Amino acid sequence: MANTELAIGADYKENRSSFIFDVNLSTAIAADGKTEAQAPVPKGPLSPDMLDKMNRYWRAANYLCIGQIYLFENPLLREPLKAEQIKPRLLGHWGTSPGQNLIYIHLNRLIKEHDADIIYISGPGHGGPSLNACSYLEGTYTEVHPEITTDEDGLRLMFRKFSTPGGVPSHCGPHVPNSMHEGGELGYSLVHAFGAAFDNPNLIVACVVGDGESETCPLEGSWKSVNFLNPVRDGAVLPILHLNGYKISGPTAQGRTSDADLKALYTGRGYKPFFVEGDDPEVVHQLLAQALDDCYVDIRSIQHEARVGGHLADDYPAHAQGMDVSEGGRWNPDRRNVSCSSGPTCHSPRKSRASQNP
Ligand SMILES: Cc1ncc(C[n+]2csc(CCOP(=O)(O)OP(=O)(O)O)c2C)c(N)n1
Ligand SMILES: [Mg+2]
Repeated sequence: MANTELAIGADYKENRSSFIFDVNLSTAIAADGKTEAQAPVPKGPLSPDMLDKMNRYWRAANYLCIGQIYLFENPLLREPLKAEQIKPRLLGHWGTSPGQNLIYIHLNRLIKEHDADIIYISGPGHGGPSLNACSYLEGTYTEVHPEITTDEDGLRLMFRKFSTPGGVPSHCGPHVPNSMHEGGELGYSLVHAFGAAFDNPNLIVACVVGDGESETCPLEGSWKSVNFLNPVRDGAVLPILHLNGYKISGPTAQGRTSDADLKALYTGRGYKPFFVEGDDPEVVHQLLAQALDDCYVDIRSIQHEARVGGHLADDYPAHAQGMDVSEGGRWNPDRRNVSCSSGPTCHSPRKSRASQNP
């Protein structure tokens, strides 16, 4: 994977232009009026048709997240937006949603292509819009909540119910079809993931861990659970570190750690790290699809070796039983305003501390 990543990431990185943060627009714009050079879309496992479909699905899920967080009325923006159609009190945050949607959609591809038995656990806080959106697009949300119909009225109700008294919470909860992890208090996603994998030999538990969440004590300790996973009788855990650099608006320690140090850290913990990052969706789709394919092959081959070859049968494996996919944009002190596909526009740390999460 490392070679593939370098090979297909190189052109793309060289061709990236720099961005500056426009305070008035509250977004990143190209620096010095330069337009972004068109980077070649890398080759990867996704056919053009599949890439297009997945990208559309991702954009639709992103829209549904924005609607849940911000919209009170006018759910399909069929008329020009008025101030009174925006929710007076916002809860949930956008920064975690695009990355989690991306991962969800890519895991669905893995499930379909390999007929794999995979469940998804969402750790980062206020990621509820993402789970609601993806299950709504699948149809499972409406199956469980028939009042949330697949039309404009259903969308309006879904948006209004989000994070409102008597509605649904801003994090994953029992209302989400097939959920087994209640969000809210950060720190327990990974231990729940390992718990689900023990004695469940065919299961792969994909667990998205926030880089802020990973600073909590329970999460920090949970990485050690890989030492108790037996490749013969247990399933596998695929932790996916959502390294968007921030915990809402506060900087994270790992967001300011070099790739080399992160690699050493997770290797030492018994994982085999893969890195996926970028700010061009088409490129990131290919990189992530490749990384997940590689993780899947690695997991199955470790299990095959242990189950058929007899290696590691009764040992607690101290090597790669889980994988880590670090995903998202990284804050870079030399290029302060980096927009990333999987998180918010990354702000300068000097401006970033004001609205730390309640
Ligand atoms: C134990 C705990 N502390 C603080 C919070 C408040 N909180 C909710 S979301 C969040 C930031 C989470 O950041 P991260 O895990 O990086 O997820 P991201 O949104 O960046 O994907 C915080 C601090 C919480 N929910 N639980
Ligand atoms: Mg984060």
